[in-house]
Amino acid sequence: MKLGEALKVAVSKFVGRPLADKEAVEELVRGIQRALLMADVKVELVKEISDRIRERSEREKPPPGISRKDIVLKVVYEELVNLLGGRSTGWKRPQERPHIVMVVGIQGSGKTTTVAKIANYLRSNGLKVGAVGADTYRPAALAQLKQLLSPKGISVYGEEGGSDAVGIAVRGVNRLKEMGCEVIIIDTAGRHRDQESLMKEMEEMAKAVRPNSVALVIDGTIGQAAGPQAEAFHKTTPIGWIAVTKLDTSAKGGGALSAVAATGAPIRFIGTGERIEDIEPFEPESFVSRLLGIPDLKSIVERVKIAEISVSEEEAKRILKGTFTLEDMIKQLKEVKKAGPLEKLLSSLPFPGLPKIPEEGLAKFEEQAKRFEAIYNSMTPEERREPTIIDSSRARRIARGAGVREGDVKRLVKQYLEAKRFVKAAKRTRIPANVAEALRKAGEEF
Ligand SMILES: Nc1nc2c(ncn2[C@@H]2O[C@H](COP(=O)(O)OP(=O)(O)O)[C@@H](O)[C@H]2O)c(=O)[nH]1
Ligand SMILES: [Mg+2]
Repeated sequence: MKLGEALKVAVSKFVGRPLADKEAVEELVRGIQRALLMADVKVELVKEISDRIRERSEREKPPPGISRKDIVLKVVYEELVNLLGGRSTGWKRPQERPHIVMVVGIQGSGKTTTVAKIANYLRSNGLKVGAVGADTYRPAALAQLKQLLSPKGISVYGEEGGSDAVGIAVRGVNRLKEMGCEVIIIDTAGRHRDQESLMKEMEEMAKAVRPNSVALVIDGTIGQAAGPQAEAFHKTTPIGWIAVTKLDTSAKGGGALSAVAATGAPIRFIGTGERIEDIEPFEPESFVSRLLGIPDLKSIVERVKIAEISVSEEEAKRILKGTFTLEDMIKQLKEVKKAGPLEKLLSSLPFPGLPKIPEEGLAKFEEQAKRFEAIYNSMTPEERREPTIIDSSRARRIARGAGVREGDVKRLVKQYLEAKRFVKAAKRTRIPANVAEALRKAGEEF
């Protein structure tokens, strides 16, 4: 991807710098600006995003154990994701079936190809899909659709030589419904006698087939012009979602994506090549990760988030010194519980011996965490400081107070000692620059 190359250069230069100081951030921002402008992103948007990256990079304090560099990368990542429409809405399995999608867009935008790609994509996700060729204007439009879908065994309804596009759409939907299709995708004309009659046909077709959503196909090579085009269509037939095509060929992809994202209509798919397989659900988060060329960017971002929520400076220092107390462990359990999404966070913390997620399920983890908390609450300050003094009679007393079994108390002590040992071991093998990472490793080693 063209946008990616320039961004990658800027980011890798920044990563290679010894210091993430003001100068380095400035150089990074300028590199990103160049990359975005080259990709035809609107100047105002580029300015906005640059200002925000500068401002946030300076303002956001790295939590203990996290480098400034990681913070800057996280800011860049989040701002780019935002530019491309924020969190993805994704393609959800339709509730109502059959689910009818009417696909509109101007001629040459890649409509027919996209109809076929989406049909094939959904089919490979286990849905029974059919397509209707209702473009009566372009010669051979129906043949093109059939040619793409027949080898895949996907049904295409069309009427050779027919001219009643609305009628074809209605009959096609009915026929494919009878055949048990769960999703029906309608390909429409992109050119007419004139613009007005095209829009009129789209309106009538939408009235007649009552699609669950109207999808708009936009040619990604037109850059910023994608925005006004999306808006114009949106005014005529309310657009449910957008597919942006040809992102493999153009240097202007960034402009198209950001302009379309700015209209507020979600981009759900992108086309990345001529083959029927060349389609991807659009997820700004993973898209940006790939653009920036840092494969573990997501994990950096997560790491920063984990560090932000879970470890105070004091705690971090203590943990690094190897004094990992039972209280630390209980505190972290609480943090993990309230921080969610649990699956992600859990693997970052040093609780060897806890039920492995997701095999054993979150419910079990939460139950265990609750039990540990109850046990902790029933301990004397002395026992909390030095859990090794807990013998059988103490364990019985604590268990009674906490409403658990004696074995649970022993398990807590055992797990604490293990966690502590691994935190220490991680420290001996030269603790990595950040605590969260060290803690994660400590957990993994077990
Ligand atoms: N490289 C590339 N070409 C595409 C993509 N999508 C469509 N095309 C090409 O764009 C041209 C027009 O596509 P078509 O589906 O016929 O457009 P329509 O007139 O809107 O139905 C064809 O040559 C397609 O192969 C894409 O994502 N990448
Ligand atoms: Mg077509």
